[in-house]
Amino acid sequence: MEKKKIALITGVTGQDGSYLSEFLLGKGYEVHGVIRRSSVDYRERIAHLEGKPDFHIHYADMGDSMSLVKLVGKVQPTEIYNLAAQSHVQVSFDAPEFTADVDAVGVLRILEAVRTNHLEHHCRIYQASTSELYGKVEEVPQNELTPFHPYSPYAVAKLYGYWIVKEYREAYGMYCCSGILFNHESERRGETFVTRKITLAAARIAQGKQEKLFLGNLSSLRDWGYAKDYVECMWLILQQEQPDDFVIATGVQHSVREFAYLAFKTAGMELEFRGEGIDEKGVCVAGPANLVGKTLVEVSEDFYRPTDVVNLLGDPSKAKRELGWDPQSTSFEQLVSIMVKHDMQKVAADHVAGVMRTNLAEYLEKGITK
Ligand code: NAP
Ligand code: F7E
Repeated sequence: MEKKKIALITGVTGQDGSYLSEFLLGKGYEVHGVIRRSSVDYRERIAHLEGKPDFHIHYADMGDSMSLVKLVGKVQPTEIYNLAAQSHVQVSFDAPEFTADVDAVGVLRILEAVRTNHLEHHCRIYQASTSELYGKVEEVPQNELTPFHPYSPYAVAKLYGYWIVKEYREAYGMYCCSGILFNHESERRGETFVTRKITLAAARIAQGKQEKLFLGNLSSLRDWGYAKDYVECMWLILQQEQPDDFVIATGVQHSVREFAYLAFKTAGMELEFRGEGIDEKGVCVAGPANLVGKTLVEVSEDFYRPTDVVNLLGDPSKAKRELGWDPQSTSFEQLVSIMVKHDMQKVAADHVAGVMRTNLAEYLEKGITK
């Protein structure tokens, strides 16, 4: 009988970690996830997996070598997916040292934890690399041979991660690879990334819970895919005969403005963008009578970055050819629709829960407990 595969996932509570856990459990893996201590126990994305016999969680931290060495020794993984990171580009300008520690040195800690436990020839390692490495792009579209030009503290940290993985592959013959993933989004995306910020705002504005959405650079271009599709690639990358790095992208590009237009349209409001730069506004030209004529989107300098990456478009030919992966299994239109529909329901449910809480508070105040 084939030995059970054991996966260790850092960043299991994140968007990708939660989808990857589901995917690997579905493939019959024993899945171990790393969580870190937090004053609020925020494990929403994996709550539905806790209690499953093959799903286990452990405390460790990417900044704590000892915790990682002990955990790798205890779990004896056959595959490690290193997804943990301070993943917000704008935040990396505010917390550059923390970002470097977790996103750069953290990768080294994982590689060394594997070597310390003498697992370097038994355990395969996936490193969550990023299209942000191309940064101030030197060519469009970007493929595995495009020169890197990182353009934020986040990207510089991730560049170290990329090179240290390559170095350990060559120096020690380890099976370790980088997936250079372009932006991938979902209904589980963190609420401060631009796509989720837009879909949540569109849902709130449609339901009278928010007046306006403030955004930064509307002209920024991204290659947005669906996170649920992308986690399959992480796994495929580790199933190849030889370790290698892959670009994972859809090969289709849209602006933040286009994303906002489609999200608002899906939520029942048609926007017309007028003006330029900081003065650009998204005005509602069709939709609910109380919103028509109102400015629903404005630009705020608060969301501009000191240096911004503005032209990302991936060339997924290699992944298509060698991994047999379909880069467009979920289209841009489908992605926006999935996210908006989810957030329309979430906002409505949050409202009901809010009303119920208010009612309960009122009842308790009046001494009514039933
Ligand atoms: P995410 O939702 O922000 O999740 C990041 C995860 O890392 C969370 O589980 C977080 O834990 C964990 N983490 C952060 N600092 C840690 C520390 N010091 N020790 C242990 N865990 C820590 O990110 P994601 O979108 O799923 O992305 C997954 C990975 O892919 C990241 O490395 C990201 O940089 C990279 N990436 C993402 C994209 C994308 O478009 N999503 C594209 C390319 C690359 P908490 O829940 O406790 O905060
Ligand atoms: O920004 C612009 C912003 O924060 C996308 C991470 O997962 O993908 C993600 O990084 C673009 C940028 O993602 C707002 O200036 C305009 O040009 O959604 P984002 P990101 O920076 O591309 C890469 C591949 C990763 O590796 C990262 O981990 O949108 N933008 N207005 C805005 N961005 C935000 N967040 N908020 C705005 O209001």
